[in-house]
Amino acid sequence: MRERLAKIKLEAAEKIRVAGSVEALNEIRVAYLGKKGQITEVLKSMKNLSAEEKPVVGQLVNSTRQEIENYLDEMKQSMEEKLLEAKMRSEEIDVTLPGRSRELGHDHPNNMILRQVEDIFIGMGYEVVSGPEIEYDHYNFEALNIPANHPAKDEQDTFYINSDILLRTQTSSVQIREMEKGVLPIRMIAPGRVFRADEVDATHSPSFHQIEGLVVDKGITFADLKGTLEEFCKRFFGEDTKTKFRPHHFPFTEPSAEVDVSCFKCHGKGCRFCKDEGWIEILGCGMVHPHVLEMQGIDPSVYSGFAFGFGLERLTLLKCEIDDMRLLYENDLRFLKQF
Ligand code: 2NL
Repeated sequence: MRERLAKIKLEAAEKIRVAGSVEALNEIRVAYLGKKGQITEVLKSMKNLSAEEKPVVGQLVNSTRQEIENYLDEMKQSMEEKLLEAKMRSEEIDVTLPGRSRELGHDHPNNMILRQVEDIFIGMGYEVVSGPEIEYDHYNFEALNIPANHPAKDEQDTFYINSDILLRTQTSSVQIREMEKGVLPIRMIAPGRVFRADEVDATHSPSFHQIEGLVVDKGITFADLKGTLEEFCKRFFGEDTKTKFRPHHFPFTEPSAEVDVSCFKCHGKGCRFCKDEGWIEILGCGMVHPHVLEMQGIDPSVYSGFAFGFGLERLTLLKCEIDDMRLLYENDLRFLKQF
C-alpha cells in the first residue's frame, strides 16, 4: 500500500507538472482527490488492514493527499500569476506616445463677415437683435407699407405656411417688433436668415442672410444716414472707400437710396469684381416712411429714423473673392479651409 501511495504521488506530480491549464489541474484534482478518485479508493481499501497498520497507513494517505493538494495549489497559483502577467503586458499603455491631435476648425466665411459687420455697428452703439424666421404677414409686409396686392409682394415671393404666416423675406420684421415695444430711441441691427422663392444660381438662393439696421430718435436726418453708412463702408472696405448714394424707391422708406462703394480691388479703375464699372452696389437704405412709424404708434412729427439693409452673402462673396454663392452652402472642407 505504501508503494501504491508512492506511485500515485509520483504519477500525480508528473501530471501536475505537465498540465497546461487551470482546467487540466481541476481534472487532475478530481481524478486523485475526488469522491471516486485514486486516494479515496485507497482509503476504502483500508478496511482490510490490521488495527496497528490502520493509523500508520491512514496518516500516510492523509499526508499524500495533502502533498498532492499543495502541489495542485502551487501550480494553480503560478499559472494564474503567469496569465495575469501576460494580460498586463498585452494591455500595456505607452504614456510617452504622442496624443491624437484634433483638427481645429474656424468660423464659416459668412460668420466671419457677420462678426466684422456686428463689431463695426456695436462700436457705434448699436444693439444686435434677432426674431422669428417664421413670421406673420403683418410684420413682414403690412407693417412695412406693403399691403395685400402690392407689386413689391411679387418681387419678394416667398413660402407661405398659410394665408397669414410665411417664411420672412427680410429681417425688417424684427425691427417692426422692436418699434412695437415702444421703447425709444432705437439703434439696432437685425441679422438673420431670410427666404425667397428664388431658383438657385451663382448669386441666388431660396434661403440667404440679411443684415438690416434701424435708428429711430428725435431729429434724425438723411445726414445721419449718410454719415453712418459712409463710416461703415470705410471701416469694412478700407479707409479710402468712396460711397455713392443713388435715388431709389422702397415702399417702407422715403426718400430711399441705393449705395455703391468704389471698388476696393481696383479703386475705381475697373476690374472683374466691379464688372469694369469702378463701383459696386452693396445696400439699400432710406428715411423710415412716416406711415411705418405711425403704424407702430410713433409720432412722425416728433420722431424720425433711417433704415438700411444688405445681403450678408453678397458681402462675403466680395470680401472673400468667391465667385459662386453655392460654395457657401456645400460645406466642402477643401473650400472652407481656404479662409
Ligand atoms: C433692400 C435693402 C432695406 C430697409 C431695408 C426698413 C426697415 C424698417 C423700416 C424701414 Cl422697420 N425700412 N428696412 C430700408 C431700406 C432698405 O433693405 O434692398 N431691401 C429690399
